[in-house]
Amino acid sequence: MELKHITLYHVVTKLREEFETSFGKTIHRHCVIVSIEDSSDTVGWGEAPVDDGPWYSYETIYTTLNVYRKFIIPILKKNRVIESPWIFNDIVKRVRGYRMAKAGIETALWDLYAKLQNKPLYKVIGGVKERVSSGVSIGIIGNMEKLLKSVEYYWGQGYQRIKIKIAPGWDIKPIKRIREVFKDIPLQVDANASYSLSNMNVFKELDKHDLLMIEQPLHYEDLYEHSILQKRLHTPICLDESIKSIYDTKAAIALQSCRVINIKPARVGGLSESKLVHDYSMKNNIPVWIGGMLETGIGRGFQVALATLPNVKYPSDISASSRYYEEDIIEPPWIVDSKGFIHVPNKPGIGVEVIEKRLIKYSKRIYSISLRD
Ligand code: OSB
Ligand code: MG
Repeated sequence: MELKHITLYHVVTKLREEFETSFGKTIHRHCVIVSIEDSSDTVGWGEAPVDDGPWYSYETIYTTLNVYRKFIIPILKKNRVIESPWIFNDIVKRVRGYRMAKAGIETALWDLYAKLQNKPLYKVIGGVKERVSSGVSIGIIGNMEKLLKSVEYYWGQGYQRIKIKIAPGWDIKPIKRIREVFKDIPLQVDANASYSLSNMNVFKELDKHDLLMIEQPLHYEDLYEHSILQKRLHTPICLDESIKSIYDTKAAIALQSCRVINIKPARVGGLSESKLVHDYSMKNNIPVWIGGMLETGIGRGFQVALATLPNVKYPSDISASSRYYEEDIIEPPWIVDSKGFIHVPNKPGIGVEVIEKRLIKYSKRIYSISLRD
């Protein structure tokens, strides 16, 4: 690929409903959309789902735009002829961290690369499924009746499992109540790193409710304490925040810190690293699923492609466009069928068309940068 031009869009979309987690409430979702054009005028699209504050991750809109313009794009300019996206991380390895920023550009390169081969992205990365299992992630809803209504609604829509966010003070009560009404639906919780080992009584209680998994109960950088907790629970621990790379994956598996891994392409630095985490987990009998960051329809395309990999054994946090947004920036919107499946498009790249008029409408600022000078 001979890269010609890159455009960065700071996009702000409004969620249909506020989404609350242990780290805060979101109603306006920020991200950086990246488009990269090559010498044949083919365009690839990518997404860095960074927020406007360092809540889930230390990376924000501001760090991402700066690190792009000051460090990553200058390196890309020197390497504008690039064989494949597999080597992107190697090209930018002098820049440490900033995995979400890197993922924004790397995913755009993947979309472009697949389009140039006229192949759907999932086939290029070794996907083996034509449809993927969809789950829904429900934020903290402090009102029990509203929470039940929400679970009932999404379960009725066909989603194959329900995940609710928990935080100290909002954990056992909602789970007990959901289990009274929905005795055996696939149910899991996500703590977003809000507990410590001193909360063992909460974990012991959660352990009685036949949960599929408990996601990221302890500190976002921890592996060791999760290994202690996992030994004391029947319920599998799933790591999200703690797995930022293949190196964390190897350590987590060796320490038995978890029995399941949530792979978010942006968190680990893109599809190449996601594939490394996926393959290593598969070799070690650790099933995975694909997590989300309330992405636009562009980011969702990469989640869908990854979810077609063989070791994705649980429903992923890949919901319909309409679960998040009134209007997505792509067409057709991502749709979940009544059995909870998303059908993988067979068109080249991520398989959806970006509607540039909408993208521009939601953009707070746009940087258009030639890679040729
Ligand atoms: O921890 O999985 C998480 C959303 C934003 C940040 C972190 C998380 C989430 C979700 C929603 O749970 C997943 C989605 O549907 O995109
Ligand atoms: Mg999570």
